[in-house]
Formats: sequence, structure tokens, C-alpha cells
Amino acid sequence: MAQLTLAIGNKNYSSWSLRAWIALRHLGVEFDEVLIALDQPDTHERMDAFGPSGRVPVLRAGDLAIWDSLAICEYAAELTGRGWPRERAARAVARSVAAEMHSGFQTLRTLWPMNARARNRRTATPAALAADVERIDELWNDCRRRFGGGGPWLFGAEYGIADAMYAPVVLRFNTYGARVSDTARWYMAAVLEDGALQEWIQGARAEPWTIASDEVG
Ligand SMILES: N[C@@H](CCC(=O)N[C@@H](CS)C(=O)NCC(=O)O)C(=O)O
Repeated sequence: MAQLTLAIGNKNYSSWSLRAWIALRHLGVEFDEVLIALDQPDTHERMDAFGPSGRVPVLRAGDLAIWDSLAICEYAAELTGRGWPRERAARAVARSVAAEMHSGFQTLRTLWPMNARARNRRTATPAALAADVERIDELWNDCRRRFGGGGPWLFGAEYGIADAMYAPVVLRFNTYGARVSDTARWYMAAVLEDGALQEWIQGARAEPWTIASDEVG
């Protein structure tokens, strides 16, 4: 198989990059990474050299470009046979929660930008933001209660694509001090202790760039 290269944005700010990166890491896919700093004079030229969307993440496998975080996760699942629960009903729910994240929670994404190295930021919490937080808390509770019995992740013992999709949300909740249920706090603790996420945060701390519009609270 062709060597895989994942183009990502800043580890501090690029939540979609984190999703693809941490899924590949947990699924055991070997890849090189290329970091394209966001908001720089050459950002778009560099992104255009990698894939057709002018965005990151992009996974390159030889001539093949796979753009979009969820498509990259699906490709990794096909390569490894891992990433989604084995049982059909659990798999359907895992795909639902991953898709809900991928297409939704616009208010949360806008008002609480991912800022992996930031702590103790506080903002106003308009009703639409509180509703996003509440819905995520509810879906984490639902997954943990119905499918999580065998381990710490949303679907039990195996870290999956659903967990990868919510990893940046855990960072946001941690940065901005979201008020969540005990189950959600417990799940967040497992995500924050995860070695791959810790490695990502270390990378974010080492970066020299600051994007003012993403520094909130
Ligand atoms: N739907 C895409 C979204 C990708 C996306 O919006 N990426 C942002 C970085 S997190 C980006 O490349 N923005 C371009 C820019 O900031 O110049 C995915 O899931 O991968």
C-alpha cells in the first residue's frame, strides 16, 4: 500500500484535523504528518497542493487524495476493519452520533472554538450554546448507558470513530468550563487522559502561532 500522509492544520485550533489524526492513531494506521499552519500567507497555496477542497485534513495515499475528516475515518476503518462497533445496532448509533457532530452543533463550533492549550476561559452561554452542550451530554449518556459497559469509550472497550469525532468537543468543554453531568465528566476524564490526545496537546503547546479570532473568553 502507498505510504500515507495526513495534512493537518494547527494542533491548537484545527478540530477537524484532530478528528482524523486521532482516529488514524487509535486505529493503528501508520502515516506521516504535514502541518499546514492556518491563517498564513501561504496557507491556501499549501492546502491546494494537497487536496481539492482548500481545507484540512487531507489524507494522501499516493495519487489518491481523501479530503474531509469523516471520509478519512471511513478509509481508516476500511483499511483496518476497526473504528465502528461490530454489532449492527451499536454501529448504526455510532454512525448517527458521528454524523450529528459532523453536520451539526454550529453554535458550539462558532462560540467555543477549539483552543487545545487554553484553560479557564469563560464566555456568556446563550440558549443555543446551552442547547448544544445539553444535547452532547445527552448523547454521551445514551451511548455510555446502552453500549459503553465494557470500557471507557462511547461504545465500550474500543476507541472508535465516534470518540474521535467528539475529542475536540471534550477539549472545548474543558477549555470553557461546560457544566455537564457526572457521566459526561467521567467520559471527558478518560478522553483527556488518552495518550494520543495528550501528544496532540503537547504539539499544540509547542506551536508558535496565535489566531486572534479563535482566542475567546
Ligand atoms: N468538513 C471538513 C471541514 C474541514 C475544515 O473546515 N477545515 C478547516 C480547519 S479546521 C480549514 O481547513 N479551514 C481553512 C482555513 O482556515 O484556511 C472536514 O470534516 O474535514
